[in-house]
Amino acid sequence: MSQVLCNNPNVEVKILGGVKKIANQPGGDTEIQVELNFKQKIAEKNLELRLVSKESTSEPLILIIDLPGQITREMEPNDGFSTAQKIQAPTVIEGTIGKPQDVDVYCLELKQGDNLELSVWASRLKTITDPILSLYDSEKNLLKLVDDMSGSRDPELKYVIAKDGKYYFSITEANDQGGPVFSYRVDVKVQPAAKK
Ligand SMILES: [Ca+2]
Ligand SMILES: [Ca+2]
Repeated sequence: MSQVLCNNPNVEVKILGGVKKIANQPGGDTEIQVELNFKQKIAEKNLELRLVSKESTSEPLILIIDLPGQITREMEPNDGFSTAQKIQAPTVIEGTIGKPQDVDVYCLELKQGDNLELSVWASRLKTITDPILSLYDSEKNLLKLVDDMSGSRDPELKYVIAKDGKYYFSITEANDQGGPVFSYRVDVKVQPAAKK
């Protein structure tokens, strides 16, 4: 009999139904549904869930708890500069490389001296997405491209904005793969220039 355990003792995890077999999914071949019951308010932002069976215990799955108003959901079509999805920082984007060779382009207004910070979460959330992050200026010139970081497939970048304007960034999949399980998150932060 398998059970799912949470690292916070105030969170009860109930498995709904049994282990379901799914065919032809690149992310795995079995699936379970769980229900979380919070016995009291918790302070953590991230929880860790582990599947425990008689034979073994799985690696932890990180479950991120978002606050209301924090999330921007990706909206297709967003495959190019002209259809880029407008976003406002700070936010966390929840997106999917929905099909092979999908490109997701986002656009935001920035001011000279702004410190832009982008952090993509995919591998860290145990998805199979291998994301590439590219940053472009208003004239669509590539400013920076990041694939892997040391020890992780999840790219991050920091950039100091040279002049006011629209900036674009895109998420693509390194192996041109895609599908419903190729999800990712992007943490978008902007620190304005320090006043002199
Ligand atoms: Ca997409
Ligand atoms: Ca897209």
